[in-house]
Amino acid sequence: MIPDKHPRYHSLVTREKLAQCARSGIVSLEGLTAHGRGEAFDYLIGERTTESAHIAARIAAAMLISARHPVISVNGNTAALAAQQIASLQKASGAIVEVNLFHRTEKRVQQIEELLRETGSDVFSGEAERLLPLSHDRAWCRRKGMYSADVVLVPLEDGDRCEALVRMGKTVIAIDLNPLSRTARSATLTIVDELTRALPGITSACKEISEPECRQLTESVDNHYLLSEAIREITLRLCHAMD
Ligand code: PTJ
Repeated sequence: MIPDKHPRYHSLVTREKLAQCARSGIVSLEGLTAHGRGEAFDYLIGERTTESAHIAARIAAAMLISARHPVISVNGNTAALAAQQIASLQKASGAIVEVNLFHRTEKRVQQIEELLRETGSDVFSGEAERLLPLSHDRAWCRRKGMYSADVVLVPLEDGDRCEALVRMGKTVIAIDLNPLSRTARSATLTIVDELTRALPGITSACKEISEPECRQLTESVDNHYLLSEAIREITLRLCHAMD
């Protein structure tokens, strides 16, 4: 039982949720360590949405709503932390929701698809094939889903698949708290923010953005600048902490 007055209440409840989902098999054990790395970077950015992340979320919304065939890729951590927020983003953006796993078993795919359906997503399932140019199991996806996508949103991604998707000519939007990761650097656009803060930001922007703003945002993507801003914001925070 976590006392609700605990200063780290939210963080402890989140850890508890992930631990439960690891016990049931939705989250991989490796996913728990990935979360720990994310928490460390969230500390560094001050556990808030920075100005550069806010801009990136608006650009992400513009990319999704102007896409021909947008896909939201969901793994175990994303489903455990943000299943309802994925459903809301799907409604606002019209994107396909498809499960893609690093530690892939048929059982985990089905469990995650079930959780997503229960929380309101319309999940794109059916027969997966080994279609992405990768040696690990993230290569498995659906021909009419991720394989045909022009824009793919990849929360908590690993660098290999991000690079492979970019090489295939896709626009890749990453959500990653680590601005130094290979994923963050190779994506077309990276939102350096915590998943459960970033997703509602993209969803609201999908509902607000006008057509002219959408065109202007998609023409002005500068991932290098946004990552440098995220690093600058972390550095400023560290400098203030030393004062
Ligand atoms: O469910 P599976 O089998 O597909 O496995 C998923 C994991 C997360 C284990 C897999 O994708 C993985 O190994 O990811 P990485 O390579 O550890 O990368 C995860 C990245 O996400 C790291 O850079 C973390 O800093 C970041 N991260 C972790 N938690 C969050 C996060 N970014 C945003 N929000 C979070 N909550």
